[in-house]
Amino acid sequence: MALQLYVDLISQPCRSVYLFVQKNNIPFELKEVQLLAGEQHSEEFRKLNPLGKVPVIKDGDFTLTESVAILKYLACKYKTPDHWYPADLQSRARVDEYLAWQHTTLKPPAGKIFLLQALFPVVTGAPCPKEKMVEAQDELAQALKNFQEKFLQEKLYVAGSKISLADLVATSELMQPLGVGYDPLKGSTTLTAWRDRVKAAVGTDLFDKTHEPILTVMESLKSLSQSQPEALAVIKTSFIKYFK
Ligand SMILES: N[C@@H](CCC(=O)N[C@@H](CS)C(=O)NCC(=O)O)C(=O)O
Repeated sequence: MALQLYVDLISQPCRSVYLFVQKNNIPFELKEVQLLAGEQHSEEFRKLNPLGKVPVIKDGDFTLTESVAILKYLACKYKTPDHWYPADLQSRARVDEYLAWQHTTLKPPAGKIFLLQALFPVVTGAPCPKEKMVEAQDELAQALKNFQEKFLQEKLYVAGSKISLADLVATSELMQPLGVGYDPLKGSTTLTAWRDRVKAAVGTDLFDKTHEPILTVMESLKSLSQSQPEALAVIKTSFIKYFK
């Protein structure tokens, strides 16, 4: 049975896994889990991940959650080109170093900017408070400064001259605020050039197609509210936890 991939491409960790399998021609069956429709809470999905989060993979009887664990599993299982997750211990540790760092530093504010702008108004009925947004933007700017100085430095990619899982995870994350019209890399020629390199290394078509759902999410939300106002109640129930 082909590998099953449970994802919604509006989710940044889902996009990194999706890009990885597509780029590496790993055969898979796509199982879409529409987060805005609350499908992550269905009984069927909860059997796969009781935490109600995507991405999830199912490889035969083996079910795995957490994008970073999934990416490493797939890189090792399918023996993808070495640069993604190098066999050399120290090069691999460089990739792991970024993957460990990003969870608590770069990821939270990038996700927060998206949640505040796109979902806060739907969930609470009020516009996002300006000071909350400024706080998230400042936090992300600081994380990006650290990213550049400590991780990217003068290199082409985080682990050196070739793209790795670290770059894939970082760019997927940094595309999230763009969905609400905020480009965190604007003003940095170094980081913009790095993102362009990642995009070219992945393949522009694949990169753009994968990011289309997040880049059009505001239109999707608008048309949802016009055509299916009841869907907004589902969004409220699903996402209120992020604003408590
Ligand atoms: N650390 C997890 C994060 C998973 C996660 O938070 N997924 C979000 C989308 S980005 C989700 O499924 N949210 C659904 C919900 O909270 O209802 C990973 O990297 O896979």
